[in-house]
Amino acid sequence: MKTNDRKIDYSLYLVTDRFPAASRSLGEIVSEGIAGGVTVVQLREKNTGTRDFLDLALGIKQITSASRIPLIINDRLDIALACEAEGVHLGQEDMGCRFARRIAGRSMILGVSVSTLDEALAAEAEGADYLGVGPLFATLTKPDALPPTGLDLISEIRRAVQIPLVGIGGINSENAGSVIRSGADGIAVVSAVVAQPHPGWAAKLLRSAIDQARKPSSHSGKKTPSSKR
Ligand code: TZP
Ligand code: MG
Repeated sequence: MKTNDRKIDYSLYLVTDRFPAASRSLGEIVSEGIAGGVTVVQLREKNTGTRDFLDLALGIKQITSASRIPLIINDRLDIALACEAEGVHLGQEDMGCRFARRIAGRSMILGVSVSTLDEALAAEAEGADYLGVGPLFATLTKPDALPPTGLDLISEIRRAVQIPLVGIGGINSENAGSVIRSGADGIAVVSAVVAQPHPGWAAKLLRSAIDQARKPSSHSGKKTPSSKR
C-alpha cells in the first residue's frame, strides 16, 4: 500500500522510550495506547544495536499493522525499510530529507524535527511530509533537548508551511489543548503515555483534550489557526 497516498491522522502520536516504561514491554504500551486512541506510533531507540532494533521493530510492526496505525522509525531509514514501516523520523543531524527521499522512495512518510521557522521552511522545501515541532515545553525525557520554544513557534510555523505539524516536548493532558489551539495537527508524547500506569487510559485522556480543543467553542472567540492543507 502507498501509505503516503492516504491521509495520516496525526492527532495522538506516541513516541516510545524504554526508560520511562520501567518494567512494561513496549508491545504492551503500544497496544494499550492504540486501544486508547493513539493514531501514529514512532519507535525511538537511542541505544539499541541494529539487530535488536530490527527485531523490536518487526514485533511492533505486527501490532500497528493489525490496527492499521502507521509505524514511524526514529533516525534509522534502514530499519524503517527493513521492517516495512510506513515512515522514518529524522532530526536535524540525521540524513537530510532530500537524500532520504532518494532512498526511501515516494511512498515512505518522512518526518523532520524542527525547532525554528527556518528549519521548518527548509524541511518542507526538501519534501518532508510532516514536522515535529519543539520541544514546546520543558521535558525530562530528552536530556539533550533544546530549551523550550513555547507555543508561539507552532503558530508561527503554522502560518508559514502547509504540511502537518505535530507538537512535541512536555505535552500532557493539561496543556495538549493549547498545542492544538495554536495550530498543531496533533501532539507527540512520550512520558504522558509511556510512563503512566495505565497507558490506554492516559491516551484516552489526551484524546479527549485534543477533541475538546478542536471544538470551535474552546477557542473563546479566537480564530482557529487552520491548516492550509
Ligand atoms: N524530541 C523533542 S522533546 C522529546 C523529543 C523526542 C521528548 C518528549 O518527551 P515527553 O516525555 O513527551 O516530554
Ligand atoms: Mg534523530
